[in-house]
Amino acid sequence: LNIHQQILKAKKEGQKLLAILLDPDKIVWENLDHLLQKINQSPATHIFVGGSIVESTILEDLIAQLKQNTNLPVVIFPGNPSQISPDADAILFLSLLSGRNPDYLIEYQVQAAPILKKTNLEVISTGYILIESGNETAVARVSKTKPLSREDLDLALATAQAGEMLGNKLIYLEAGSGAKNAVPLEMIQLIAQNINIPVIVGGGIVDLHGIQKAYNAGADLVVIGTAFENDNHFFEL
Ligand code: 1GP
Repeated sequence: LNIHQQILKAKKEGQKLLAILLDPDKIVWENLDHLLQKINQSPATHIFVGGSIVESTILEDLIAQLKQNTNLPVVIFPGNPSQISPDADAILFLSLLSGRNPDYLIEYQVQAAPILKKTNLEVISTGYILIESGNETAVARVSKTKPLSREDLDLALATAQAGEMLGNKLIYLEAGSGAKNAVPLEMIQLIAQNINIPVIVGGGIVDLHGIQKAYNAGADLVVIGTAFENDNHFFEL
């Protein structure tokens, strides 16, 4: 099974998935062994790699280390088309559906397509929906787009449904890295109940309780970045 098929299988069987997000720019390379050990001891099922601004050489170095030292699938979560490395297993081919910046809706995908064609990466088309978080996050700043209101559940649902109708294989509900407020649980619930494709939720989830609440609301895969970055013992609590 490829990674998309594994996610579908987990959803069908009610098994919840967990991704650790590593931003290559924030890796303390002297502590890499410790980090890799903690990843291997964690309940993570996937490693996402990417960030708003990353140099491709650091990305490649990190992916090489992860492939050598863990057994988890490594999925690129790109901020822009320079963040492609053939050594990962898959890439989330994101389209920022909440925004109206054509670069993030289609231009970067056009630039990335010929590069991806030269790799064996599994390309997973993903509708990426940024939700207002109470603070300005890097995604909003770098993409120059306005997140969807936390209150407008109907708009968030219509956006997710449009993504599904466009053929996206996953929907990613994103509050943004370091978000003050995570994606509202009612929003996760409404969307998870009204689309058929798997739902990824991330941004601003800072404790294990928050992960569980997102799962209970219907998230199929939860992404943890900052909390694990700040405390590699996060999953041991
Ligand atoms: C960001 O959803 C991810 O793209 C993770 O966010 O860093 O807040 O965990 P955090």
